[in-house]
Amino acid sequence: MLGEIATIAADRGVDLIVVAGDLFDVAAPSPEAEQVVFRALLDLAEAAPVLVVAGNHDNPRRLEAVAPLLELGRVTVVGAARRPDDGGMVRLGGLGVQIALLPWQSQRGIVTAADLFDRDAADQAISYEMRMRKLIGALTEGMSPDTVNVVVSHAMVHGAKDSGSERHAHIFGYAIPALAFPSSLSYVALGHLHRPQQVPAPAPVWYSGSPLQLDFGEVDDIKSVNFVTAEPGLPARVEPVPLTAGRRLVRLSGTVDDVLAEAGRVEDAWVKVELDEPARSGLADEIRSALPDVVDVTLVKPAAAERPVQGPQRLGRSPRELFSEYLIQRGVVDAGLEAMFGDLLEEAHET
Ligand SMILES: [Mn+2]
Repeated sequence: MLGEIATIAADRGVDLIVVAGDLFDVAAPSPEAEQVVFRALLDLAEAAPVLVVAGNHDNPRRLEAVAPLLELGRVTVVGAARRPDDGGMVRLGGLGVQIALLPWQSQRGIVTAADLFDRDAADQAISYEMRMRKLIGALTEGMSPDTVNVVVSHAMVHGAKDSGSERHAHIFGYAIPALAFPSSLSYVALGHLHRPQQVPAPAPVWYSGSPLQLDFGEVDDIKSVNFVTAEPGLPARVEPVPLTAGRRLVRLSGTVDDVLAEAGRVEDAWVKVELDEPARSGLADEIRSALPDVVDVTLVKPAAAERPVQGPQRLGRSPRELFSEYLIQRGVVDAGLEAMFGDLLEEAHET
């Protein structure tokens, strides 16, 4: 998928590439992950200069540490907010482009511990918004009307739709209105939400979305990169270019027979299986042996399990009777499991 993006950039002869953050999934990525990401950034830079802002999953100090090295390969990385004259605004004179770079701003950096105790959540959200507006204002106020003016940021904007799979603590608590971006901007490139989308706003404000389906909430998303054409004084034209190289996610549901009948259409996708079938031991193994790329097998909860259990009289009844009644209540039909229980019970009695 990363190679596909580099090819798109090269084929279309782009002048500039922006990456709006969350390069990594965790603050301390593995060397293998770093190798993949840094290689991809350098491959992109073969086509055009690359500008990157850190997302909430990234470790800003870690990115700042490698920034001077990446800069040698014409990849500019901004991990933490900077003043316009200190790297917060990049001017590409030859292209007539000015780009404000605003990485993810943690609420912890804006709302202090004292605020958490002294003020209610609504006040805290407002101070976050005010602070973000101030940062955006400071980064964009020096932009000239004669250039293409772009903001690259990693942030949650009100009115945008999530995929249900992003980390919710970072999604709904703190957000900014799309109006925080001046209407004179040519383009606003946002990272954070996985679903590619334009956010209603006076300026063209877009999330390019994640380049891969990252969770089964995204099985219907068509992932893409935005190919943006801009000239001074006009809103940019945006063309989402679909990405097809990444492995897809597929959800299969029904009985074991239903699922196995569909096995042929999953190709190399990662699969989640939801079985509507009485539980028995070994069910997940059966599915996995037919579909090696199954990452999750779950059972649709049988209706019986929803019914309140009539407190059965336990006195005077054998453990076997109680266990088979328990299985019935849980919607499990498995003679093998009952036999196993019997064997274990005998072993326990012998010891
Ligand atoms: Mn994010």
